[in-house]
Amino acid sequence: MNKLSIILLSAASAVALAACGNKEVKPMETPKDRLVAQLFDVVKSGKILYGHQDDLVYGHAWKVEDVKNDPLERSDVKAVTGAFPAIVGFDLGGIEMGWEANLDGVSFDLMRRAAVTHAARGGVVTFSWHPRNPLTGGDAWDVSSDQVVASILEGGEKHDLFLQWLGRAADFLETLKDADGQPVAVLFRPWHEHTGSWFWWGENLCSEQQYKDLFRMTYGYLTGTRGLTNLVWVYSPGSGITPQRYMSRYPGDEFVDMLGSDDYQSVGGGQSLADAEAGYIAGMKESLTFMNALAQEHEKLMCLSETGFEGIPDPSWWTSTLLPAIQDFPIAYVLTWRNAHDKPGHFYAAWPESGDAADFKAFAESDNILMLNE
Ligand code: BMA
Repeated sequence: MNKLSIILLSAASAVALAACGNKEVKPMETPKDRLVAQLFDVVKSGKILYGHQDDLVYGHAWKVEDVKNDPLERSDVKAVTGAFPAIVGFDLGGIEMGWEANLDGVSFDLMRRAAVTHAARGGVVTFSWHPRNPLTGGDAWDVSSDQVVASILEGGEKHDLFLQWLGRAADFLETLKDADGQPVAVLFRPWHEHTGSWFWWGENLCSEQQYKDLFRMTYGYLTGTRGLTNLVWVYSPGSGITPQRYMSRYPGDEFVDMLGSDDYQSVGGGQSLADAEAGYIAGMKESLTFMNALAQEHEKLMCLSETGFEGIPDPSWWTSTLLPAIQDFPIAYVLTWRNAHDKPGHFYAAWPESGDAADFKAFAESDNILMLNE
């Protein structure tokens, strides 16, 4: 049994024992409740789960070709460290259109199989969503109108269309079942990076109230109307956050289980790599400090839902920058973005020949980081 499974199983039995010892009849625990309890246990153990977007379905210069028969054993992360990432992320963009594959060409059948396979191995799956623009017909990055969120809320001209889109997402999410036919609990992270204004749901494109209504409507439809019990809800503003900005669009404790942040390393404007990395560490520590206070106050989990340094130009970035930025914080997981198979420079995890491979292995083997060791 791998280390992660031991933590997850011991959390599950602790929950079961607590339930036995309590004479009061409690409402039935949902798959979501169990995953939340398990992740709190991971945090208590002082570990941070490492995650990688699209890990099992493609990597740097390769992708899974055979949807039905591929054993899903390949992974850039595993090729370098010997272990799968503990968390694998997938993106639902395109599910709303009824497409067979998502915006990056990953078929939803393959995505479902990879998600269920990863969970069966003892890992955790997280879903983001870059839905197209329901008002203009453009993509998630089409910010040509500031009326899009208004148009899909109740009473808006695209409300019915949007409910159909949510319905398609629900149709997919409810097919995530384990070998016994039980729902597989997953993290769900809609309407991310809203503090930037590069998606149609971003800060300059809708009011605070409209954003909250959008989140609550999504929650209400998926968990209420559709009755999904397997979603752990993650709220993840983008970079440039302050405590005030972070909470200004928070939909409320009832709708959120985990506080996240999407915050990337970059370098530019004549800055040296060393200065850029020092800035990343300082900024990350500042954000995680106030997020930790908020997580305590609201009794929520917290995570670094997306990060990375595109192309990883510093061969020691993992242990000299990312690890010191996060290791003192009780985050359940850190996820780095995808290794695009068709864009050579667009990668965020090591692959066997990348310059950072040795350092990534050291990061994965450090005391704070938990991989899916088999
Ligand atoms: C972005 C980039 C895009 C991709 C999108 C959704 O950040 O990686 O190429 O389409 O995420 O996965």
